[in-house]
Amino acid sequence: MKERIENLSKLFDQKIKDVTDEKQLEELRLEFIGKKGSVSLLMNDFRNVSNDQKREVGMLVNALKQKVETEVENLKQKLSDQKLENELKSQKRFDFTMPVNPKTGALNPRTILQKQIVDLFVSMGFIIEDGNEIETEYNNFDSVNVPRSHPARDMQDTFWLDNGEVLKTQTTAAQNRILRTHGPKCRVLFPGRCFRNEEIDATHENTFFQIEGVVVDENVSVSNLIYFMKEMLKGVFKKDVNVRMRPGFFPFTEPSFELDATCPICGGKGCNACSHTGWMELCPCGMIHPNVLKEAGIDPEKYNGFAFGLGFDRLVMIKTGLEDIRSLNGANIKLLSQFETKI
Ligand code: FA5
Repeated sequence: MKERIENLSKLFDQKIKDVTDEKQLEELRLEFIGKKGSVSLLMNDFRNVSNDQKREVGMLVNALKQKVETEVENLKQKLSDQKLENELKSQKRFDFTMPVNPKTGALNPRTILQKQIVDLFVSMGFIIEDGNEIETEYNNFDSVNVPRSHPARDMQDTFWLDNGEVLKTQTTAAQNRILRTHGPKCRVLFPGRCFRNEEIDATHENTFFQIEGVVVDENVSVSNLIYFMKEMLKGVFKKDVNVRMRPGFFPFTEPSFELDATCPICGGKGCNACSHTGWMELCPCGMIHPNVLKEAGIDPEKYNGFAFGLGFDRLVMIKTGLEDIRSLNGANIKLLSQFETKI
């Protein structure tokens, strides 16, 4: 029995040397330690071994079985490493200098138009600022003269956080900080994402964008406001656009206006886009309320100014012809990418 074990061990040593692939290795494994393999068959004859030799022979059989298992496992790993290495060697090298396909995504039309508007206002001497998305109740409401009782503070419109702060409902939330930072002679534009707890439909989102602007100086007038608005619209629509001012109401401006523009699609003749009125409501605005200036440390006796809060998604929709505001927050690249060259 001991001799058989030794011979099998030698035979295994010989045979494993000739194995060159995983298939041969599996065949060798089955030949020795498979259910009907030669090492397993040794166990059948174990009962014929004399009692005094059983322990020693048993240990030798186990040692052989373990040796076969370990060597098969080691070679298996070695063969698989070799295979991988050969595959890698046969593959072409990755060339990091090759140009990538640039059409993997597209700029959102909002991004493109915002850049155009920002460039335009920069050319008119404006500084561009950013606002926070989480704001204090003071910045969002109190500092801009929104009374405690104003319905906009209700849960329906505002996302209140547990700590009493809010998701900014309007870019106006940054006004106080901006006026404090830039002082009484300033022109600042501050685009930003706003949030309102509203029912969503084709023209209302709970997450939307506004572009707000303020100009403060001595002797600022409504004519100045109209001039800047017309310049902006000319830049966006690449042609002169007439505007009209209707009375509006905002706690932070006095007087307040709703600025309408001649429908840029039909030129004022009346079409579906402007509900056949020839006008489109575009931009709430007004002269900054003295209380807002005072709260920002600016003397309203000496300085005045105007502010506007453009509903930016609406403007993008007019410019692109997109009929559903929700598509601007979506990820339909096919839909959104078509505007890259058209805006
Ligand atoms: C305001 O938010 C004022 N802060 C604007 C302002 C600034 C007035 C400075 C005067 C001076 P209003 O709530 O009307 O105003 O919103 C302004 C614009 O944001 C709207 O005309 C509309 O185009 C857009 N807007 C408001 N709510 C939504 C919404 N849920 N989805 C999409 N756009 C919205």
